[in-house]
Amino acid sequence: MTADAAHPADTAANPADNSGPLAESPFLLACRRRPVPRTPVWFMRQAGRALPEYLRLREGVPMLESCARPDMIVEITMQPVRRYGVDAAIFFSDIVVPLKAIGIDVDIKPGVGPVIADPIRDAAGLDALRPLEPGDVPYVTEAVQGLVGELGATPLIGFAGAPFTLASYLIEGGPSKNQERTKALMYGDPDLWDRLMGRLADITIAFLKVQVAAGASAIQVFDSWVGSVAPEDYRASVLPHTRRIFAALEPLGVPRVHFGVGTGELLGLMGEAGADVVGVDWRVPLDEAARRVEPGKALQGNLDPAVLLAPWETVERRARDVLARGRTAEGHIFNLGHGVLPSTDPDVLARLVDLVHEAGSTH
Ligand code: 1CP
Repeated sequence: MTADAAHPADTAANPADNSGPLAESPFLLACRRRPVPRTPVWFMRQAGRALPEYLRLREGVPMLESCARPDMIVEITMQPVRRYGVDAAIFFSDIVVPLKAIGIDVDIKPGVGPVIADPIRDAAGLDALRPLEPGDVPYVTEAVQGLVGELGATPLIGFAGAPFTLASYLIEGGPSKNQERTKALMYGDPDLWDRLMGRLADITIAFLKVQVAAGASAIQVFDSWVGSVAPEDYRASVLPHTRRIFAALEPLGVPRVHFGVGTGELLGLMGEAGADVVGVDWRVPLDEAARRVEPGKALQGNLDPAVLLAPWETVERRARDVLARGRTAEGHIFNLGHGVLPSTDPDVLARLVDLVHEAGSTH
């Protein structure tokens, strides 16, 4: 069987088989800290509101409905790949999709984000969190399979929310600046906290396994809001759960990326949790981030998304600085320090992809 004919997940899942075009993609090579022909680049939230074609397609379709329709998932995931020529696609979904799939009453309100009808704040609330079965998300399997066929040698990144960030939405009831109630539960009722985090970790593991089984060739675990936690609390109350997620994914053989915002003080611990690639926001330069993670990790990041709103000369200078600092890491995937802002000009993103590609290899 040629590598082309192999199931992409098989090719990616077997690090020894590095001959297929997918396994040889700059993104997967960089995740594995292997030499790359050019620095790979993709953008968190590359699909979405910065793209007019996305806004047109989503007109009149609620966010969570679009995440349950394979035709829309495939089209929206492909839009930034076609337009920008990025080195990886990220599955179009949301971190609350698996929660909705197990029956949690959650809606994504435009301009707000996920809103939970019945926040979970006590032991009785835990009952709402039953395990996720692959049959709960058939549209995810179907969409990933369709995407893998369309993407060819471009890897598809599957993703899920990490337990802390999922817990923050479930406990607060929606987006929150400081995660006060979440941290109060974590500090005040460690037993309930661990049971909640344990159930969420199981859901995350199941959701990621569905995506990899269907052909995703890497996964990213978003712990977007864990930056509000101090390192010692992270070690005691978060790390055991994220470590279990990465350990459960290890046998699948796909690179595992871990990202959070404001996590400068946690980068070493997030690597210890078992990620192959640590995502870095814009607050810590990549050369400093490389010192903060243990050897054996690649880095992903970390241009401030707001830089893209400045004149091109600024974007170029800043992007070249990110590339130069990324050279000090064992592997570097160029990205933003967080998601694309909705007001970003797509032409600037396209130009940035060209710049990163033309700048050549950093390793
Ligand atoms: O109607 C819309 O267009 C709603 C905007 C939107 C989009 C496009 C939301 C609501 N989610 C998404 C898609 C999404 N969500 C992706 C798409 C893939 C891509 O990157 O192109 C991804 C990876 C996510 C993951 C996600 N959802 C995260 C983690 C990543 C991050 O940005 O930190 C988080 C925290 C969410 C929750 C969420 N969903 C939507 C919003 C606006 C938010 C954040 C709300 C808040 O501030 O708490």
